[in-house]
Amino acid sequence: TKTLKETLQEVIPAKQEQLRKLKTDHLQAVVGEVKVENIIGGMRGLKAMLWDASVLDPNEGIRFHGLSIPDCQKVLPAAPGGKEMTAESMLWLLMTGRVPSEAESRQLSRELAEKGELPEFVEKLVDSFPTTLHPMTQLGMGVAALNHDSVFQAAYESGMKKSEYWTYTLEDSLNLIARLPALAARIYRNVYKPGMTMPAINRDLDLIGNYSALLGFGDNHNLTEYLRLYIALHGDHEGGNASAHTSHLVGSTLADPYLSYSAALFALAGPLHGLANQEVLRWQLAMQAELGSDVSHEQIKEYLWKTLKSGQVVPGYGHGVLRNPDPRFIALQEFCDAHPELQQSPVVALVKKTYEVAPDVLKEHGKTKNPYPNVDATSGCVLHHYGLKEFKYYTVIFGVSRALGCLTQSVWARALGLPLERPKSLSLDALEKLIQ
Ligand code: NMX
Ligand code: MLT
Repeated sequence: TKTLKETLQEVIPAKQEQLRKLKTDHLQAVVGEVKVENIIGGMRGLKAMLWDASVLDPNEGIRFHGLSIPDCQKVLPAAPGGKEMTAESMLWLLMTGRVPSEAESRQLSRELAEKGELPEFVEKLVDSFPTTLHPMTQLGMGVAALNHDSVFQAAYESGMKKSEYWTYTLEDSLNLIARLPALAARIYRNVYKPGMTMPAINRDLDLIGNYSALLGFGDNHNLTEYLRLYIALHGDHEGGNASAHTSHLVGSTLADPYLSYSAALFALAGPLHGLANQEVLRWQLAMQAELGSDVSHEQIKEYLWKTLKSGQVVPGYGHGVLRNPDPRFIALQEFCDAHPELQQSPVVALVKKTYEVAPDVLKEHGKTKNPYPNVDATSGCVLHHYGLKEFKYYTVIFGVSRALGCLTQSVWARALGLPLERPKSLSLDALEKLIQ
């Protein structure tokens, strides 16, 4: 069985050659045009980044190296005793473009478990945060502090060759992914379960099996399985989303993976991006408090209009790129359908009922280009049902996941020698001059 690093050593030369050919034969080929709407419209639709691990189609949603979500659910190895694909399997696919064997996936689980302990100074740092500090802020700060042990930074200082950049980036990336469960669970314990004893990392468990155990939910098989699915699905969403783009930009300065990924986490912490899953639960629970748990479609419709008329967005609906229901939303809904206990949950039922009404209301409202749910519309209700009710924590789970895609890109950006990002900006006057 080959390690992840050995497999990357095998696949990198072909990609380097692919890029070399593009550089020598097609550097001036035109792939689109830049319109004023791109410049003043958040660069929506502008094809301006190289990102190999996944590509998003507006109607079909995400594909990871060409594999759809149902494809991944069929072929990516699960944890022993489980059915859902593991984070390690998804990480392997994202990094190498290959489906790992069970043995490869298990071996990666063990490697991560062996690297999973936090340095003592990071434990102390996290323990010193006020419990009123938002869990996402704590996560970002903890990840940034882990750069104390960056092997990339140390090797850069001692003058490593460019061809070695990716190997040190990989080592940092795996160390970071390995430590995220202990860091994220410590934040949960400190803020919500003070005094709770956390078990030691179990070397026979997968990354998310350990995360669930550290959070205190190790005995809840279905929640652990849900977390595995959730984390694999949220791992990557091509390169232009705000967290991935941030990580890529910061990494392009040769800041190490810890610094790049902590920056990404602060982008994820915005309510238009990852914080939406916290906002969805807040909004659905407020709806439930006002209307009771047995609500009609008509009552939900009125509540949606109330939200829209007060000038707020409906959290969990709309998307920068997608123009159909998010296949991640569908996959998580299917998880609910397959688990009878979730059919009994009032919050799960409310999310489903809201989905039956919201697209038509948003179409009538007429503003959003996509009236359908994104993944955040449903991700929190299942956590809530299984007892992980602290919704301010939900984006932290997204943050544990998105490391898979962002750090994959860090490794590839260094393997391909991608340059510093530095697009051209224009003032309003300069823009006007250009279009006259
Ligand atoms: N509810 C109400 N209005 C909306 C919604 C919504 N869910 N989505 C978009 N709009 C409005 C939007 O605010 C904009 O209004 P204005 O012209 O006054 O500025 C108008 O519709 C056009 O926006 P779009 O071009 O459709 O959307 P855009 O690409 O700018 O933004 C989101 C995408 C995701 C930021 C936006 O749909 C939104 O705010 N959704 C709610 C928050 C959310 O669920 N975010 C999670 C995204 C997924 N994730 O995990 O990151
Ligand atoms: C994501 O997963 O990053 C979100 O769906 C946002 C996006 O893709 O723009």
